[in-house]
Amino acid sequence: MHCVTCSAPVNIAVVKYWGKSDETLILPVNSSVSVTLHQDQLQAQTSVAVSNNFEKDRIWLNGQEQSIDNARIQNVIKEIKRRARKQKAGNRNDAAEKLNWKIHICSKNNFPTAAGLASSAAGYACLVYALKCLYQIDGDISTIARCGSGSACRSVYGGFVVWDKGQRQDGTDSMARQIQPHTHWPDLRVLILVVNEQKKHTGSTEGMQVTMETSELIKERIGSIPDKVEQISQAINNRDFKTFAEITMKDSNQMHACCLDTYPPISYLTDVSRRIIQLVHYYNKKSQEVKVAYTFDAGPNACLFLLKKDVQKVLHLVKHFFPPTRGEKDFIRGNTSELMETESNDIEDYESYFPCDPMADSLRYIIYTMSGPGPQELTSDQSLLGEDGFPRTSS
Ligand code: 2P0
Repeated sequence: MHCVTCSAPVNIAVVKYWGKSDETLILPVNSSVSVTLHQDQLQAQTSVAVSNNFEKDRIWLNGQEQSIDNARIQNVIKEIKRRARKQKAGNRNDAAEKLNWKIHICSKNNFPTAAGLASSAAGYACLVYALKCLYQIDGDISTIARCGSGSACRSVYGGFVVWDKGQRQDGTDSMARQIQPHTHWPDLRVLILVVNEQKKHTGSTEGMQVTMETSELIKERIGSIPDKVEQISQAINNRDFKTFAEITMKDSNQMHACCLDTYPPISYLTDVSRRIIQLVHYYNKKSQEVKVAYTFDAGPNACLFLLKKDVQKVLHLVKHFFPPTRGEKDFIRGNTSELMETESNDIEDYESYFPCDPMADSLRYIIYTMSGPGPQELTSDQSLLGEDGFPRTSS
């Protein structure tokens, strides 16, 4: 049996991907830009094993066996094997005998699915990276990850990433590239405000499909993207927080405006999300400086970008206006040890920051994180599959 175990990160788009021109190849109607988050806080882990003794291909996700006859998983496996065979033909691959063996895949996330964070991006990036290591494939794998889930192609790289929509109909140039590593902007921080909500949302695959069919506004959006991608890339290169923050907020607002312009309308934002948006704008105005940016995906959770020096104050404000009713224990998660190092600027006049009543119990918790590196290969003792090629009991 040959087994490889890898980990891969979550990414948050600051210029969003919303709409496809090809549903099977997963080709986007616009390019997008993202920040890869640190795996210490949010990470998918996947073990892939091949053996001459396995009877059939099998997959386990978060402890449950799933059907492997899923078109996207099949596309990813097919594409990886095609690439491996091509490289074998060039005598560059000694792992080719494994290509005919059956495969076992076991994957899990280190964060609760309830957090409502896009787990498919990290999951597919991790699967593709693990298969790349197993079959010893060279070259870019973002086009293969894209066939699993569009946003997954951006999780193949760490730091700051652009997914170029590409021009070719076969999708071979619709790929991700790193514009800067995570070390480029060391004081950039991220707070994920996980909203307390049970409601099931329209999935993003379906949501973007209906938007493309019915929204007028989406055409306007698509036309405006190339300039935005250029401007935010420059802002990232220059560590220009103001421009980065403004484009991020405006792009999130525009994506959600297109969702509302969809018929029937799709609203991912809730009253709590809108209150977070207001708080950020009040705070920036009071500071006479853009200090915080928000962005929202296909759900109500807010992702805030800010600089390390402002984290304590923003956390005070968030906790004041969105207080946990079950006490502070575990309310703030992630890189909490860093909070001890920073100043705790006390606030006395909350009302002057935001003239609103607090909304108790509206946030489930907050994750404190930052940008981080791309997928990694882990050691064999971290394998989710046992010696027999089946999930370890804890996996
Ligand atoms: C993004 N989202 O750029 C946007 C913003 C959600 C809102 O990419 O159909 O799970 O698998 O390609 O990648 C989520 O969509 O959709 C997404 P598919 P995906 O991050």
